[in-house]
This record gives sequence, C-alpha cells and structure tokens, in this order.
Amino acid sequence: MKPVPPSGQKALVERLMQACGGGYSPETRRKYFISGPQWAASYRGQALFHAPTREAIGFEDVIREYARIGIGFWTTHDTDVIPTEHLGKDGQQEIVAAIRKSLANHGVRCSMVTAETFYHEVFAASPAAEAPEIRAYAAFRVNNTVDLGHELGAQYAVYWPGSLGYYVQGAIEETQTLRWYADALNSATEHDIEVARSKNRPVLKHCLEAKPFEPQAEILLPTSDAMLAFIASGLLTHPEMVGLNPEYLHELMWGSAPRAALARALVAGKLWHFDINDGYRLKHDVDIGVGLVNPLDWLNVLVLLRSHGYHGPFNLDYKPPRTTSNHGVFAVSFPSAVDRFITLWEMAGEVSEDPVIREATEALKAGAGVPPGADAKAIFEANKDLLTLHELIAHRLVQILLGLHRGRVYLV
Ligand code: 3MF
Ligand code: MG
Ligand code: MG
Repeated sequence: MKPVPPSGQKALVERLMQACGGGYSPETRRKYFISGPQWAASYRGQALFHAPTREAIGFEDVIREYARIGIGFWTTHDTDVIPTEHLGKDGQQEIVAAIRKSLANHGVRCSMVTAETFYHEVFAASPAAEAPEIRAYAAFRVNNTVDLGHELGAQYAVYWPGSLGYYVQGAIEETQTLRWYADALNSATEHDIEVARSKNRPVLKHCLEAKPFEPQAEILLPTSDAMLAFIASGLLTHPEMVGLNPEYLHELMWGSAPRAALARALVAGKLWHFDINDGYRLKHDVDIGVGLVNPLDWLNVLVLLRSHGYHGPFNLDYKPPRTTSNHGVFAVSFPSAVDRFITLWEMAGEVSEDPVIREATEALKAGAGVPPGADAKAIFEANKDLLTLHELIAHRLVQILLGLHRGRVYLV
C-alpha cells in the first residue's frame, strides 16, 4: 500500500468506519440512558509516563459532538469546565450560563455532576486531611457541586474520593479519616436538601465510586463493597441519599467479578449509576472502551442488569487511547463504544429470551425430584446429568455473542 499522507487520513478512517457496518442512528442511540463525560472526550492522552497526544477541547465542542453522535446526556467534574479559582464566584455563573445554552442548543441534558477532590494540590493529603481548612474547603467543593447539579438540571452527583488513603504509613488514623470523609458527604446531602427545597426540585442521588489502586498506594475505600459498608456504618446522616456508582474496570482491577459486585449493590438497593468501560485484571486503570477486552463478561453483566430492571445511567467513563487523534475521538471512539454497548444490550435481551437457556435454567431449578431425606450421594447421583447444563448454558452464551445462533457457520 502507498503511504497515506496526512490530508487523506481522516477520509480513510471515516471510510473504514463506514465499512465496519455503519452504526445505529443518533435517534436509536438517544433512546438509551447513555452519558458522555466531559473529561473522557477531552482527555488528551497524558499520564505519568505519557505526554499528551491530543489538543485541548472545551465543553462546546464536546456537547456538540455528543449531540451529533446521539449521546443524549453529558456529565462533568466541577473543574473540567470551571477553573478552580472561579469556583463559587461570578466566573462560575458565567460558565454555567454558557453550558446551559450549549446543552439547550444541542438538545443534550446534564445527568450528573462530580467534584474533583483528587487532582488539585490542595488534596495532596486527601479531601479528608488533618487540617480543618482543607476539610472545610472539600466541603465547599462538594456543596458547590450540588449547586452546580441543580443549576444544570442533573439528577446524580458522584464522588470518587481519589486520594483518600496514603503512600507512607504512620500519620493516618483510618477511623478518623473515614469520619472526616463522612463529614464532607454529610455536608453535601444536607446542603442538597436545602437547595432542592428552595428550588422545588428532587434531591440528587449521591453516588460513591470506589477504585482499588491509584492515585494512592493504600486506599481506605477500595471497593464497592467497602463503600456499602461505609454507607451502612452509621457515619452518614442521610444514608438513604447515598448509593453507588460502580465502575466496571475498578471492580475488575482488584480481581473481582464485576457482575458479582453489581449483584451485591443490587441486593442492597444501591446500584444507582454505572461507569462503563473495559480493561484487564490486576493492571492499572486503562479505561478501554466498553466490550473491547471482555465482551463475554460484558454480555453477562448486561443480562444481570436487564433482568433486574436497572434503569440508571450508563456513563462512558473511558479514555480514548493515546493513538487516537482528536478527529478519531468523535469519529471512532465514542460512536463505536456506544454501538458496542447497544449491541451487547440487545444480545442480553436475546439471552433472556433464548429457548435453550430458558429451558436449561428452568430444568436446573426444578432439580431431579429426589424425595426429602435422601442422602448426599443419592442427591448428587440424581442430579449429575442435569448439572451438565451449566456448561451448556455457557456455550450458548458464547454462541449468542458470536452470532452462531443466527446461522453463522464456519466452513471446514
Ligand atoms: C477515576 C474515575 C473518575 C471518576 C469520576 C467520578 C475521572 O478512575 O473513574 O473519573 O469516575 O471522578 O465521577
Ligand atoms: Mg469512573
Ligand atoms: Mg477507571
């Protein structure tokens, strides 16, 4: 093949993207509660050992491009759009007005706001640091984020504590730090009750997001389960207002089964928001597009969520790879992630309706019909052929993933 000069590269990417099979229409994509984060689309490819590879872009570009693709909802950290020095000041009001205009012009809604309590140097010792002025500042930040949420029409506020933990041992007393962290959340929920009352709006759903490693060495609330225990600990004044925003990869990173972590949140009634992406076990937070690494696991996750009537947002918290250009972010990354999600969601529906899986599942639940009082050996012997259905169901799930149940055949 001849070299492809810069002037021909975008057209090539677009032609090959078309050749992949078009994609769902923006109208179809908008039917899903899929949200696109400001930080995901404006991520420039930087990391500890990586220089940025993309130009900076602002909220106008992100909102316009999400609208064009058919991503109906937008989410943001306070400081993704408002410089730290303008927070809570007149500068914030001007930016909020501009965001509202942009959202209205493009028919996109803000579904979630989140406080950045991890990036700025003031949070070096976490938002629940010893110095009372740091904690008072953290409370200001979460309260101000609640204000932003109401002004932008959001229903959800998310908190990823980020640096709640330590690199070196000795200085941190964990129970104290957890109490101080609870103080910040209590401030946010109490402030929310007042603001919601004054604006005649429902209170926000406050969702905690756990991550097992990074950016601290030791993390005080590393998993969704730790956060469930924290919500139920008695430290929160309004635990009924606080739920979870699990992230698929964050649960996978520590070696868990994300589906099981989601199930535990579901039975606790706390699965309110969900960050969707993909990656690898026991690696860093690579935030790859949903379904690019573990499509089978993703299918299984969506079977669970569909069957439990999860109606919350699917937030595309992923980082377009460094090898993707600014053009590629909206030409390839976001449309492909959305479409892969929709296909997997539809497949999850097929799994739930599939006659083979349905009959096998019902047969397993019916058991062999051994009369009560039989001994262990007799129960096992009576059920052993039925139990083969576990593997058969797994095989069928993969067939559905690969399209084999629709007549796809491999010729030999
Ligand atoms: C970090 C994350 C965060 C959170 C966000 C909360 C930058 O790994 O996942 O994204 O999702 O801060 O909304
Ligand atoms: Mg996240
Ligand atoms: Mg992540």
